[in-house]
Amino acid sequence: MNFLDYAPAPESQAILNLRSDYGLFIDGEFVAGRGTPFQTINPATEKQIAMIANANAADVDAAVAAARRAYTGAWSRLSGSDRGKYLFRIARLVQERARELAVAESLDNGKPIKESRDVDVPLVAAWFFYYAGWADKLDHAGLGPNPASLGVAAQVIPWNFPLLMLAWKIAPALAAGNTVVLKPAETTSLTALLFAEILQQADLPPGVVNIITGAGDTGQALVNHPDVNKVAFTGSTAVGRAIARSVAGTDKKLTLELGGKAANIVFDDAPIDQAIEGVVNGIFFNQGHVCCAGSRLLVQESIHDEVIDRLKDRISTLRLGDPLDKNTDIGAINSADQLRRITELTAMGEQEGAERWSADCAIPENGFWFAPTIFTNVSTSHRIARDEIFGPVLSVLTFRTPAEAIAKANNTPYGLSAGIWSDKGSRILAVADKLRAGVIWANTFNRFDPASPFGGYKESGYGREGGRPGLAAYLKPAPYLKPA
Ligand code: TAP
Repeated sequence: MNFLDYAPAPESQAILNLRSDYGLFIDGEFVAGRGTPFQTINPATEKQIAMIANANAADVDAAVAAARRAYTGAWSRLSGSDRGKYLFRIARLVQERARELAVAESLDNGKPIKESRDVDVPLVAAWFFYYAGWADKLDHAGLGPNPASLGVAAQVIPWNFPLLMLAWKIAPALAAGNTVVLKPAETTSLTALLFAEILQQADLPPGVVNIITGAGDTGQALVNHPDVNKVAFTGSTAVGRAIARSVAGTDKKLTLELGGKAANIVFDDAPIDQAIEGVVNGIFFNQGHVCCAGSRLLVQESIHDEVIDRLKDRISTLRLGDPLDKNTDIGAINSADQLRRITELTAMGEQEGAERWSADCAIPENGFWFAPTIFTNVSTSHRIARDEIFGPVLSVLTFRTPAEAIAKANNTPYGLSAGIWSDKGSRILAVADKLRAGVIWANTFNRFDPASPFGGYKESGYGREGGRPGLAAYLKPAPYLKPA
């Protein structure tokens, strides 16, 4: 059933009441941007959803100034327990508006409603609940007594988990006593603006969180702003590098969560039914638009043929189509640009000699779509084994021994995540110990919890989000002596 086709509940006339135009959220109010507004479209239909304000450098100044006033005014002096109350209130409002947020997220991003409803939005609430609990316990953040907040945090997030990435950034920043200016991705600003309405409902003091929308130049103006104390970025390694260069030589604290090319390693003693589900979930969840996606399957040679046959059978049952249909497994690709990138990289895979198999599914006429695809006969030198495709494309490599699996898994410039499937706990621990990846799942994949730190090695970035380390990223170690 299509979520938008539901008969409206008696108490609410519609699940989603969107405006036709959205302003910037600065100092607790929606205001017009000074740049040229842009449209946000539904990637499943290519139709406009709303017009979004565009923040220029003067708007970025205004947002940072509002965040600074809020920081020095009320927020940095508020007790931890009072900050926590605001976070609890935000979490509860997210729960109250969960259905609406899920529909908006699927409309704007293209992800299946069952994912936005059952994964994204519940995790957003969980992140705020979790960090609400920390707000009055900063002495236990591992930095000594009375660690100090940093000041104004500039946060730039990508389009793959718009609301969830916002929660990963805003919840720890506020719990630690900072104020925020956040820029969502150009193609997925909608739910950040609905979230701004939630901040108004929660009576969060004006300026504590500011949401400025725009393209990459808005993000650049924000992270380069001299009155910003902390930069937190999630997105591509190329932009992460540019940000690291621009922050170098300043006293801004920086965390980067960048790309990945995770190995999902299946040993011949793996619980095979679960492994097949885990491999499918690992790469096709959210159309593969996941930085920690299990995009490289490393399968032990002796079970290669069986695993590939079973994978193809399972993938053939996945339903691609309307993201707002509760039965949809594979939604729309987020943008024409991303579809082009996936198409180019997969064409390269064929040119380099890998064998391509795509599910035989009907592709809707309008919108951006890519059928779930597997490449076999892939070697470590192929582009499809090296580059982050960020789409529903699995590259399959084989190995004979655990040592070979480890060597191939680590043969990547990235180091964000990995999966291990085996019946032997001792093997899982021994292999995990040698994998250079920030997050390693055993006999599962793509499991997230606010208490669990997340982040990468090598070109996947630095710093951790989630858990206590995620809080420390927004604090100065004690003792902090105020400059005279
Ligand atoms: P990015 O360009 O890195 O975009 C991420 C965020 O940074 C967006 O809000 C973007 O704004 C903003 N931005 C762009 N240029 C900036 C700059 N110079 N300074 C500050 N902020 C800037 O990612 P993308 O173009 O959306 O995707 C490209 C590739 O990156 C994907 O194919 C994928 O491989 C990878 N990617 C990785 C992740 C994760 S979670 N690791 C997430 C997204 C993408 P606009 O969106 O308005 O340009």
